Amino acid sequence: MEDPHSQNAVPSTSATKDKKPVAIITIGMAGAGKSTFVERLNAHLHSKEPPSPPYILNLDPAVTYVPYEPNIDIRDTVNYQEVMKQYNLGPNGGILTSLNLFTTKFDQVLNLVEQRADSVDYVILDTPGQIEIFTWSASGAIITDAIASTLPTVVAYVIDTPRTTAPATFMSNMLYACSILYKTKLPFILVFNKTDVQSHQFAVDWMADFEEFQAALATDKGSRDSEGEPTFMNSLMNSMCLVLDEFYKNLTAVGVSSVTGDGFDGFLAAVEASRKEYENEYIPELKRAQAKREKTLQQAKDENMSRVLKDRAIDREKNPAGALADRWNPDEEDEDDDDGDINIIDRSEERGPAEYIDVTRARRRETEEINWPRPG
Ligand SMILES: Nc1nc2c(ncn2[C@@H]2O[C@H](COP(=O)(O)OP(=O)(O)O)[C@@H](O)[C@H]2O)c(=O)[nH]1
Ligand SMILES: [Mg+2]
Repeated sequence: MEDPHSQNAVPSTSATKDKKPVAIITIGMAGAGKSTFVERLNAHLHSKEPPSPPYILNLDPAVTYVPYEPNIDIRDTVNYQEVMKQYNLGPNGGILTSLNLFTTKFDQVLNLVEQRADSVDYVILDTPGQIEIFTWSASGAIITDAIASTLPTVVAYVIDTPRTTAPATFMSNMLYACSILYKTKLPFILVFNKTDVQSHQFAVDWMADFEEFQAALATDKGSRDSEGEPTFMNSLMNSMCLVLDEFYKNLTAVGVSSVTGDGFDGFLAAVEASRKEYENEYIPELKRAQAKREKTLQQAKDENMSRVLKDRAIDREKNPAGALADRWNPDEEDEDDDDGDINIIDRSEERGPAEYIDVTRARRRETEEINWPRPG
């Protein structure tokens, strides 16, 4: 585990130029400080010598104010209010649908990011306020996988430190982090934010030694019932922390304050270490999975193809005249290709009136049964 107070020297920008940029996906509960963290990281990178301005993506369609200037802003592509109206949705459905619409164009985003790959060291993603919209949606998974198969990628799990001092809250937050780690399999940094208000030392101690956590649990006033017996929750957490012990070994924890800028060198050092982890562990795993998928896909294709050919042979035998008439007519092609009307904007290249996805158009095709992917 990373020493939380270490201010390891971060490799200078020029030294990292020959490498691909690292993508940092910020994930965390609403109000944990993701956007403020991105703002401070942006400022920190600008103030480096030489400055290393990152490429920033804002994926929160519902935010009214972002404290930094994103290069790509989902709000330029999708009008969240309009989506809510057009699809008759509440706020969460609106955010999810907006993210889905944006994801359909993520190949354009990747192109823009790849164009900048030589000139930036960091690509930063700010995700929607509500954590589950990104972590438990198909779009979130698609975006994460797309980025992670293009660039070295690390998850920065931002934690509201002052709000996690109670053992039960701490544990549920860690369990959530654990679920994301196992879902994405990406290098993972626990970012204890708001250390200007509350030091994250307690968390470091609990993670380093589960007996410390159990001791904190025993003295926690909510952990005993009216008869002074440990509650069910207490016993559960007592055993859970043994399980989590294994998980803690797989991650790095750093403390930062997005308000004062404290701890950001430590964070960048952890990111640099994650790049190696990505190359040594994630990439081989990705290649293995791809090879396996391709093999099963090829098998399925071969099987289907042989079935089709067999069917066709039987058909032709039964009805030779029909087989002759059955020819492809290029004039009958349906030319309804309406893919070109949504465009992702790189703000650093082009400014002007935002182009929105024309949701009325998507709406008209509702009868054709568009099914947005569901988490699962
Ligand atoms: N004291 C303190 N407040 C912070 C820090 N980071 C964020 N905040 C505050 O936490 C609140 C939520 O921050 P925001 O970035 O919008 O959270 P998000 O929903 O995760 O994007 C805001 O009021 C921020 O000013 C920090 O490091 N220290
Ligand atoms: Mg935010």
